[in-house]
Amino acid sequence: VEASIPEPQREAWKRSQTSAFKSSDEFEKEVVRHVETSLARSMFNCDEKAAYSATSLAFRDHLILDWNKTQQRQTYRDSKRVYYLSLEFLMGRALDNAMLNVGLKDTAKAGLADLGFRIEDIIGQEHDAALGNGGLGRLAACFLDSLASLDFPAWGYGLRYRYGIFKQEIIDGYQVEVPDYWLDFNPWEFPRHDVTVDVQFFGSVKKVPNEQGKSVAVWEGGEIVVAVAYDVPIPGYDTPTTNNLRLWSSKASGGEFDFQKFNSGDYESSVAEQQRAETISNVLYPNDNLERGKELRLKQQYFWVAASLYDIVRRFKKSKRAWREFPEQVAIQLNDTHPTLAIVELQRILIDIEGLDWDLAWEIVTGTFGYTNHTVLPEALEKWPVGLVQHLLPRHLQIIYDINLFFLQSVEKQFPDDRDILTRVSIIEESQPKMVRMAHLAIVGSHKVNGVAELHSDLIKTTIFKDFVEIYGPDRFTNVTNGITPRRWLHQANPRLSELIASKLGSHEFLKDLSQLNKLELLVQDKEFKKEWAEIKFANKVRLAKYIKETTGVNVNPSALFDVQVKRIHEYKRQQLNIFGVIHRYLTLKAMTPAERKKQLPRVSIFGGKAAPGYWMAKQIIHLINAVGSVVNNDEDIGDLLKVIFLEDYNVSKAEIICPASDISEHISTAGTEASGTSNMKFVLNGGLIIGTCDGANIEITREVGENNIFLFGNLAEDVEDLRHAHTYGSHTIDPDLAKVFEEIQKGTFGSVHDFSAMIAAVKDHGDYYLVSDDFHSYIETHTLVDEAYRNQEEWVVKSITAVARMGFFSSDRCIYEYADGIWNVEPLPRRD
Ligand code: 9GP
Repeated sequence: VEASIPEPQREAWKRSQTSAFKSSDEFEKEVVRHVETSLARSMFNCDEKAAYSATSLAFRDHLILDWNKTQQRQTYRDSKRVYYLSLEFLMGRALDNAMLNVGLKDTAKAGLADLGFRIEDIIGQEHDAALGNGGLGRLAACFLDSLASLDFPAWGYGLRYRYGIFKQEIIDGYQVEVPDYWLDFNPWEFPRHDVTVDVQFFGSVKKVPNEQGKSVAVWEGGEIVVAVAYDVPIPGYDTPTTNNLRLWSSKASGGEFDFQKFNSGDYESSVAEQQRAETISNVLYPNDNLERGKELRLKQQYFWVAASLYDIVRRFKKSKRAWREFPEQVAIQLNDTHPTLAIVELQRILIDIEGLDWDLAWEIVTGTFGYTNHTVLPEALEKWPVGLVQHLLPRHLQIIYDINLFFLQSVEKQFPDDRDILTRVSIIEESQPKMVRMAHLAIVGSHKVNGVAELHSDLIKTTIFKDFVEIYGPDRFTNVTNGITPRRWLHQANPRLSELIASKLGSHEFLKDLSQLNKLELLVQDKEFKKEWAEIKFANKVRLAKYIKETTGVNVNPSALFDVQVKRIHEYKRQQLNIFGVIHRYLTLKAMTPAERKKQLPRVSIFGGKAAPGYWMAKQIIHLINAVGSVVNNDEDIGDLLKVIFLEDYNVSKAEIICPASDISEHISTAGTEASGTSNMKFVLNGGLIIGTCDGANIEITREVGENNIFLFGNLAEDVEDLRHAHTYGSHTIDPDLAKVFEEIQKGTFGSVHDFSAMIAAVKDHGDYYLVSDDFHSYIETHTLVDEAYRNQEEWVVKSITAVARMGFFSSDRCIYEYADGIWNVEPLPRRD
């Protein structure tokens, strides 16, 4: 670092090296200083909000010092960097994570206690950074944590939405969306008003001769929107490496507003341009596994991609290397197809601006990009109307056509007798209107394509991308099974369990090498250990029960079996199967005599998750869950035997309370539809077991933890197509137990019959696409097995410990090593100071 500082400043820098606080006294001093100077408040009215702000600023200072050094070192060493392009980063809260990653949480706890605060109350003041919908965005956040913790030179690039995912309120059992303005005080970002990029939209293209007389394309006219960088430091765990997440915010190029119009009294239109520009980064699209093809979304994508690539290219050019070295210095990972325009943008920069030949440019482009596919659901595969792309990005459409032409020519050469293949693989879909298929573009422009769990990676090779395997060979396609960061999802969310494990393994090293958990298996017969294990789970359930009481008013018994399904609400994730199962349980209990009921195991069914605002069926599912809850929870015959809870506004910080408190969690998607799932991993890592289908990462979880430690049910992916076909063309009989559930709903037991009729019709009359009826019987039977297993608490705890001991594979650190090795070809750059 020192050598990278120019002579005149080096001495001064050495003399004035500031060091971050280390003791609680120094921490307190920093808090007081920030309250009085940065916040301009006095200690006499320092409330929890002010204490949170000052604590965050103190930790931010800490991060900045390491961050500066990390960036200087990476630049000086000129090492290959990874750029992770994601439209979503579901970060959650930053303070707790920063405290733990720099190893000063206890110091802060003592300091805050001296100042009269409880650390949990201070942590609880922070607003979640909720710039994502679900698994895809949270995966990006876990990857950033792992990249920094493993010392990889890496940047994330995203959008700085003014409004993240909406806040969900439940009113009369219905979801209501409320905007989530989260930026009133955000100490974790640094506006870089000096780091801006002009991003062009619309306009036209003309061909002009360059100095060598060659014809080159010039994109002119249209409008410019300015991208302003906001940087968020990403601290690694137990390392000084602190990486950067750069989020772009949009603003108008012509200054704040049009003075001419303002002076002539036209106040509204004087700010119109400014408002239009700012709209781009205003709001996150709230769809999960669904693409709606809105122009503003495409604008967001290009705005973010253009700014990020400009930044990446600018950084590369500083190294003065030859262009062909670009892929040796830069790896760009496309998180889903949302950033696919980056492929076209880099090709454009190289040929139109830097003057490279097409072929060399294309070699550089494909050597640089990797593409991760996260879904096989057809409604989630992105396509853009050609006309829209033409209008917004005229030069890009030309380049897309050229990429497609060269690609199809080579396919034709390879398969001269197969005309159909050209239609199937073309980047342009010859539909009405014509569409650009973003996944095809992403495959053609990348050197590696990966799925996110074994089954999913096999499925993309045998279904949606089958032809591309023929064309490029199987090596273009690979699998990187998802993972989660054990820092947030064990150490932060479940501190007592983390400490118990550390005490048995002799250190916290397992947090950086999760495979070490396997040593816990030696302790499965240790009575004292099992007792502590069970006590921790119980305490976590008590904490969740308290939260449920505070937020819903319902008392739940922490000794009951806690059964949790929290994730986005989606028909393929089958919360409807769960709630139908709950109704079946309720009817079974109601039919019993009081004496029989006494013998039953009490259960709490907990749901949480948001529905996309335009997804009517998902909203009906939420409504049914709440309607069932209000009947069951007030039924005196039932009492504690069954409670049904819907937790409002599920998000990352709530997941940190919920995951450690489950006995069983539900991952019950129709086989072949959930690419991976990641909450399945979070629950098991916290000592909960799973009831699940043979889908996504459930399959690998089963392989790791063993069939005795998971409850699997339902049809297999390979049978789904035949079953669907039979529903449509054969006779479709509904499972008799499910039919009784439907009758009860239709009697009006849970209120509005009309509201729930579509949900029933989807199963009975419209082909039961998600196989709810086909899987119902084995689902119910498997729940009976869960009840039986839970009665034997001794055995249950053994299962829980064994499962945790075998979860080492699911660390996102393992994923990052696999990407680094198999896709990015990058090395870590540890700091030794
Ligand atoms: O639905 C998948 C989910 O299964 C996976 O765990 C997650 C991260 O890989 O990505 C989700 N996909 C999307 O959100 C949209 O493609």
